[in-house]
Amino acid sequence: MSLLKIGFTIIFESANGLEAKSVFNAEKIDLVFCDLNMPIEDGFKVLRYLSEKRFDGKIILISSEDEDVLSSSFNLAKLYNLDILCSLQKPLSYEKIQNKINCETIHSINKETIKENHLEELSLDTIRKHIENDELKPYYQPQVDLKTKSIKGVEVLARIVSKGKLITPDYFIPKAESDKELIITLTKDIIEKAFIEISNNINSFKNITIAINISAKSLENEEFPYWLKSTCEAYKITRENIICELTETAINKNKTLIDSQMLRLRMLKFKISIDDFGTGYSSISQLHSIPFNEIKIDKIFITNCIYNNRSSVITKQIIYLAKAMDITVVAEGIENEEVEKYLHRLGCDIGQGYFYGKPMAINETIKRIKNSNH
Ligand code: G
Ligand code: G
Ligand code: MN
Repeated sequence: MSLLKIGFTIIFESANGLEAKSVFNAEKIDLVFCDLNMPIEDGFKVLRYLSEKRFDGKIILISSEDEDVLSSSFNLAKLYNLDILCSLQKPLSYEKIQNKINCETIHSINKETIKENHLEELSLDTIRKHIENDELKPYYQPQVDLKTKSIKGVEVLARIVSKGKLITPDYFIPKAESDKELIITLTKDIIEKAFIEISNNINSFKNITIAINISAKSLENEEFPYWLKSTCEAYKITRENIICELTETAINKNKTLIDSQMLRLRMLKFKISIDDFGTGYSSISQLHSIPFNEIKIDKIFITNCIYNNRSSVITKQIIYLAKAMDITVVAEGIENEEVEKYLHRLGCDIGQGYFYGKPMAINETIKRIKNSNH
């Protein structure tokens, strides 16, 4: 009833996970309300199933568990690589649902159904073909100064744009990393393309920092820092404006080599940043051994830093740690104003997330910078 009132038209109901699966097989579903406590095949089984199926609709978790358990489940569910909007405690009411699903969400659900479904991870050969066909494109996500609300930088994020389809890095970066040559080719290709687009619009990028993602595999290539330096020179990009984000998977067994490569980058006047901080390998010991200029708090803590006590404590402590070390701190995954305000109050310097904009192509990026900073 509540859903009809909000504006949904076709609704399917399933008593348990098993029934739900048959609906998923028969219908194109845009939004799922997933109860975690179901009698046959519980919510986590359904989430795993949707993840394997690469379901690209949105999901709202519901459960009668208390807030703490519910938000832990929310964090866990995010690991399935699904688009989880929020978690709601039972009993549900029209107000509760409406609070979480506004017109904008419904609009975006309708729009996003056009998107390609059920993509498989690309093979090494397919990735090579896309690169040869010039289909690897840089997208840019704005980074906002939380004090002034103006755009202070962008993060370059790789996309494959092929036959009207947009393929995100999850489908090709992990695979490309399994081949040393390919990940280097890919990394250099995306950086050089971004530099070309930026140097063609150099006036719009005055004082705008450019963050690039660098994985260990590319850093294992010793000449990489020097390649980056000469590429900056070729396109007249100021090195001080480049932030090299070391991604989580980057810090691996070859720690000495990676550490010295990060130091090389710093000595060449690039800024270095530790990405996805707080997860996986991106740990405090890295901060001890490498003089990072910036920390990026992983979005898993940011998304629910207001309502989940543990996320909130971790977020606060990372900000304090960064302040004490005089390191810039960036919060990734800001999706609404409430979270923005909260982080600003905690002293976080920079925000990034869908609230400011999803990764976008160069023309849109330039428009956004112009609107934001003038
Ligand atoms: O863009 P998206 O929003 O989906 O990025 C997913 C992941 O892919 C991020 O964790 C990011 O670090 C990684 N990624 C995106 N672009 C690049 C890139 O150009 N090089 C590398 N190595 N990783 C990237
Ligand atoms: O390199 P890294 O993992 O930090 O890349 C950022 C990733 O986070 C990209 O996949 C990007 O699309 C994604 N992202 C950026 N902002 C948001 C956001 O507000 N919410 C969510 N869920 N993902 C985001
Ligand atoms: Mn990143």
